[in-house]
Amino acid sequence: MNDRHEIIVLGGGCFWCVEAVFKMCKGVESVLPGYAGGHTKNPTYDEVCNGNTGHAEVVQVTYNPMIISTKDILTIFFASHDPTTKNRQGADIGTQYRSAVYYTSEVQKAIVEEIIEAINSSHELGAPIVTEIKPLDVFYKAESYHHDYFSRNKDVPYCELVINPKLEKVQKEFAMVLKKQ
Ligand code: MHO
Repeated sequence: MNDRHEIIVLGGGCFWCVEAVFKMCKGVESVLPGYAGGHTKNPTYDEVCNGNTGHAEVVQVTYNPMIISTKDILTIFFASHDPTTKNRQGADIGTQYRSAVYYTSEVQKAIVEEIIEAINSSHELGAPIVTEIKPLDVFYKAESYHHDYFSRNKDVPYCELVINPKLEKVQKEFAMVLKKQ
């Protein structure tokens, strides 16, 4: 039972950020940056950046639900990006930066809908969630130079100014489900 794993694909803007967030979580077996939700095969980073492929920057998260629940994964996801801005995360603007959940089971779909309903009815974000919710079609892995970007480039300004504050927020709010540093 302990080797059970599930996959969910999440888009929360630049995939360097989302990858770094989920790499910190207990029970997460792998996090791969890539592209999903578009209409072209084997897209490259440049093609996705041009905004014509329809793909979003995403990460494929493989996790053990006996260690970290789908609800925890999604709660961390919604807390670590802004799901209320359409096609935008901060200064990153374009459809490739849209907030998206590509689920792989009906159970995941029900959980994401429940969480969105709870956040929306609490009005805690000040605006409704605009996250795209769809079944996963195909996930395309990103080029290798995008993998582990944060841990390899901690002193790059984007990592210091954009990614670090997100990681600090997650460390503060979700310490219980994070790996020991
Ligand atoms: N604005 C950032 C986003 C990087 S990301 C992988 C940059 O262009 O460096 O989309």
